[in-house]
Amino acid sequence: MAFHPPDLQVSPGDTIVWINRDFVPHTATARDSAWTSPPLARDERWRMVAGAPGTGTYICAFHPVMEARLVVEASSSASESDR
Ligand SMILES: [Cu+2]
Repeated sequence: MAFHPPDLQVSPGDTIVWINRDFVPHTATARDSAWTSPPLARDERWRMVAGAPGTGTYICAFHPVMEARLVVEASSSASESDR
């Protein structure tokens, strides 16, 4: 009944894979509803490619107490400070 890790940092274009290791179905659903997985049964997995940089939280649609943070970091090679 929790996302691991609770705070995930990726780069744009990275593929994120969620795997349900629990006994009950869960989803990974953006708090702002921008994206969602289908319900994942035990040992099912769902993948998503990280989009534009930004920080958001996501929850399980069935158990909103489950919450985690997803940070898509801006690429260091395209840093705004270089311009
Ligand atoms: Cu759940």
